[in-house]
Amino acid sequence: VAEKKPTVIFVLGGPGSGKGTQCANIVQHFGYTHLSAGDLLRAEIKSGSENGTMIQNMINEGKIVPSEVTIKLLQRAIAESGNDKFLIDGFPRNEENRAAFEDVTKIEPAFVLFFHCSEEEMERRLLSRNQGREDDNIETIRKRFKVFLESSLPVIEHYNSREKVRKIDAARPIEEVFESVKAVFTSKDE
Ligand code: UP5
Ligand code: MG
Repeated sequence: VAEKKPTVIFVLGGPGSGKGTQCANIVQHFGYTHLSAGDLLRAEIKSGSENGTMIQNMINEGKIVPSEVTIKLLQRAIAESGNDKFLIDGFPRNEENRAAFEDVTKIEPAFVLFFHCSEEEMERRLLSRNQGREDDNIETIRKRFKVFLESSLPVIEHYNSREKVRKIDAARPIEEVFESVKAVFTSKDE
């Protein structure tokens, strides 16, 4: 008997758009498990895995880690969670990530939350985050913005053409953004 596929929502948006912040709120209200691909990769560095140095170098350059590494971490986290609904935050970041995830897992997202925010505002947020992220320096931030525009926006376009994107104005205060997020999750279409 085939196992029932989990429900997956991709949470996308530029660096500092508020993906992690809003996912924490969604978890509180709607019972999803939050899987931040970036957090999983950073944990992999800390664990001293053989890929750690490669991952660290890529993150410090704002580059996208090879799909197979990220997908393995996501699959393991899904299997270990005991839940059947997930917010996948910050993945897929390019068309290759997207196609590989679909191929390997056969999972398609129920929808895609897209947090839209100006670069000026995202830069302000990242430079004042102060949580010791090595990629929160102006040089790496600019590289992250470039990769987002060139590689990640096409993924959002892909899902937009399939009417799966729920676009949120993320430049507002956290509580206001969450009101819009809640409206998406409680809409009768979802
Ligand atoms: N903040 C949040 N919302 C706010 C609001 N509405 N108003 C004012 N302030 C707000 O928020 C960032 C900061 O802004 C915080 O201080 C917050 O309090 C404040 P956060 O919720 O952390 O934003 P988020 O979008 O999660 O920003 P993050 O920096 O995590 O986004 P990135 O996409 O850059 O980072 P991620 O961890 O996803 O990826 C990091 C790197 O890992 C990538 O560059 C890449 O090298 C690598 N990676 C891969 O290679 N593959 C992957 O699949 C994933 C990551
Ligand atoms: Mg984040």
